[in-house]
Amino acid sequence: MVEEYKLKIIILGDPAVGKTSLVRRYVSGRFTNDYRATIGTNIYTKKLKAKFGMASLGIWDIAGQERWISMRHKYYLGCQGAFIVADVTRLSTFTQIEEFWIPDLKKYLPKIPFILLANKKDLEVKINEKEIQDLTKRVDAIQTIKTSAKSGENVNLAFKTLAEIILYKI
Ligand code: G3D
Ligand code: MG
Repeated sequence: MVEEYKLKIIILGDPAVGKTSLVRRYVSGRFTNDYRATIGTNIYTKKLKAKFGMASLGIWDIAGQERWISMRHKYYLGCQGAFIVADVTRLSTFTQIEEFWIPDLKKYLPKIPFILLANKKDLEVKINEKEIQDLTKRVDAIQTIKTSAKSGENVNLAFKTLAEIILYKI
């Protein structure tokens, strides 16, 4: 029998960077309005075939005023990988990755592998390649992938890449 791995990942970043849109695009409409929505989290699942076998990906998307939810840390528990998302039209969302999201995540999950997503690449990009690469190195992200939840560009690639990194470590 082929083994199926259950993976838990979390998607973080400032409000309106496109977290929910990215996840919805990836799971293509298979949205379960979990009861936890009432306390600010939706959990989506999707099966994927990765190089190392089948996996069931549980994606935790925290809604609302992400930073101020004291419960947030509970959702970090057991996460094996993370996306931290910024919006290429708003530089402050990149600054916040370094100043807030990564320190916050690492407090609870010091060794978690994470990928940065520079989302909304279909719009006018206000950050250049060198700044992106410098940030990626400084924060020790696995890589940064430019995505568009709108066009779908690189969305599958991003999820597959993170899943494979986790599976490789198992
Ligand atoms: P969040 O979950 O991080 O808070 P959302 O972000 O997924 O709710 O997206 C916030 C807004 O950005 C939404 O617009 C959404 O349509 C838009 N958006 C998300 N991803 C992209 C993208 O890749 N390209 C473009 N052009 N827009 C995107 P509204 O207007 O509904 O608030
Ligand atoms: Mg959202």
